[in-house]
Amino acid sequence: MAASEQVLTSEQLDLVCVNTIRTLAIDAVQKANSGHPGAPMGLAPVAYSLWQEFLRFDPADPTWPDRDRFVLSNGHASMLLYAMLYLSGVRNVNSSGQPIDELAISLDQIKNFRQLGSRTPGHPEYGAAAGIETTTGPLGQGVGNSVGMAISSLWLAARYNKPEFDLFTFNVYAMCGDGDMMEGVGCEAASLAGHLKLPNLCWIYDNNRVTLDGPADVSFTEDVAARFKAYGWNVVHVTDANDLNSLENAFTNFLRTKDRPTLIVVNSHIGYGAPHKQDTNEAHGEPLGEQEARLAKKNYGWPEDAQFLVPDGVLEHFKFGIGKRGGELRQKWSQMFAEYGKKYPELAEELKLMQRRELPKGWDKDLPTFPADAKGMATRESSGKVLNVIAQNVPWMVGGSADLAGSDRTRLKFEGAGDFQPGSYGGRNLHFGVREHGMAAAINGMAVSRIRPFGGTFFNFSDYMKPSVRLAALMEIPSIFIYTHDSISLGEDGPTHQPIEQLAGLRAMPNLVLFRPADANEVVEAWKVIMPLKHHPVALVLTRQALPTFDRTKYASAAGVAKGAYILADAADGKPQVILLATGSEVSLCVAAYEQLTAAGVKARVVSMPSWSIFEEQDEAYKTQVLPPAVKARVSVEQAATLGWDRYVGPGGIMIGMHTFGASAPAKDVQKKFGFTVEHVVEAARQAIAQSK
Ligand SMILES: Cc1ncc(C[n+]2csc(CCOP(=O)(O)OP(=O)(O)O)c2C)c(N)n1
Ligand SMILES: [Mg+2]
Repeated sequence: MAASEQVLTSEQLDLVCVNTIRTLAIDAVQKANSGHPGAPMGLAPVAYSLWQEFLRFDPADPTWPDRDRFVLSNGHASMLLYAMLYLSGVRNVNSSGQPIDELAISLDQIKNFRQLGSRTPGHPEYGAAAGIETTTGPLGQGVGNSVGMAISSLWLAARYNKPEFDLFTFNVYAMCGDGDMMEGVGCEAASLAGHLKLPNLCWIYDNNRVTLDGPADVSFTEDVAARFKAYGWNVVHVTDANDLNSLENAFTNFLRTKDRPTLIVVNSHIGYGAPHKQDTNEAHGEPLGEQEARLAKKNYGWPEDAQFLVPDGVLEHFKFGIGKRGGELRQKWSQMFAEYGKKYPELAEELKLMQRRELPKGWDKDLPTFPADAKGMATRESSGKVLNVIAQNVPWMVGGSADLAGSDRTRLKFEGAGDFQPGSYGGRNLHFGVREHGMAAAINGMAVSRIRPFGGTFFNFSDYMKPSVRLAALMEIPSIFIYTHDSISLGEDGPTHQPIEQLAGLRAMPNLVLFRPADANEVVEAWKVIMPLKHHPVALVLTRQALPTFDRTKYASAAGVAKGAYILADAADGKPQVILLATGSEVSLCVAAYEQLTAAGVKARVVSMPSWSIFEEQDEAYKTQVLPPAVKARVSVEQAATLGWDRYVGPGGIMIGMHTFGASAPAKDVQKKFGFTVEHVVEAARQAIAQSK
């Protein structure tokens, strides 16, 4: 079949394009013998209308900073995105984001759907191919990210747009399904977007009334439109997903709505055209089967035997639609940016640095050094001071807290920092409200938009945002998560608020850099490591309670933090009988024990281990210097589950940690109850020495 051989009306050509998307999805899933054909079959006309008529996206330059973002939040429909990337002729980019002469997704990649090493994994993965704006699959995350992207567009516009230079105008479109609508993170994100009145955000809800298990109404009967109206959204209905005019009207309605986000509710048919499977969950997550695939193709007026057919004329049609429009817009933008660079060279330079995830010169100037102080300060306190210095040096650091800015010390207090609120989108302080998961998903959306975002909450509530932290790690993006009130030592709030297993859980997460600094100067050093990271998210774990600031003329320099673990205090001859290992607040406990042991003639070493994963990256020589294999007497001290410490204390070692939940009481009483006293550490050290003989 060749579209060019017949003279097709434009409606017919539209339909051929739509059916090309559908059949590519059907064939790829069939060939892989795995995947989700139903949603792409239903949504094909919606994606077609959006990409071909509206999306401001240049396939030749898919990282153009002002491109509209398209997020496929129902990531299981991945073949829809891969088909759009292929048909639009999106170029791939190199590691610095420059377009190269290669398709991001070729037809061969589509034929290799879900295979090892392909750019077409089961769910879209950020970085696998250009045009995949974020990783989706865990439902609700993509729509959550889209809020952060829309925030970024508005923030960038507020800072960088100048008269005659509308550098940032991009809109964010997120396609989503019943699952995204049900997930809590999606609800948090929608509520936040409604509050912020984000006019550049458009969610397209695939209202197909089917989910994985069956008809959606076995579990989902609410009035979604009414809910979104209550959130403050503009809600538009498209009663037939196949009606391109109606879709066009809906997108136009979104573009005209300048005072709030828009939800387009699209009634569609999952598995559209498959005679036995349409409108059933059988079309959701398995291949149609050869016979059903043939029948669907027949219904589309498609050659039944054709596989991966892209009729002549289809690629050209996209080239003259999204390709031409996007190319012209991007070229105009590039010219505008060149002019902008002449008029506002400093701002233009900032934008270039952001794109490369680099830091401005002097990003670390004026960092404090904290004087020795036995009373000291909480690490949340010192971190708040450091954050306020760095954020002044890095103008595109933007963040906030889930209603705990005062407790987390994450508020940016310097002059001009301002609040990000409806109508004042240049503010640097975001108010995420009590929406930890929504916050983390939004932060990831900001990170992929090249802003350097941070967000804080209590460490215990890292659990409320873990799926987004995990995606940041998987996506290799530098989101910064600030967690305070990091242990049972938060005291009176009790076991509901006292983290136990969170450290072990986050330490097990690949690619996440976790720091639990021991005093104010370790906090400074941790931030020095954190800021240059380009491909790792961070969990910065901080105390509520004051910790002594070590006398660094007596003990080792905090610069050792950069190696993840370092010898803070040592036996005079460098040959300890026992090694005390700890992180964060327990390091000072170990130092006190060390002083007692030393006074009693026991040769001890204290190793501060703020970041296990960074320590693991050091060479063997350094690791064995810090933890000599010959010294078997070791004691770890941490107010958390001991899981993992066995790696460092070895079989002869002793782990002082938490084996139960905590208790509600003043910190001193809780610490005593659970054995976090100098006496206990000293006793354990002596026992470890005795055991190791
Ligand atoms: C957080 C999360 N929970 C569960 C799943 C597994 N899952 C994938 S799709 C799906 C059903 C989603 O229904 P819907 O969004 O309506 O998609 P449709 O069936 O319409 O394609 C489920 C439960 C998931 N991907 N993410
Ligand atoms: Mg559905």
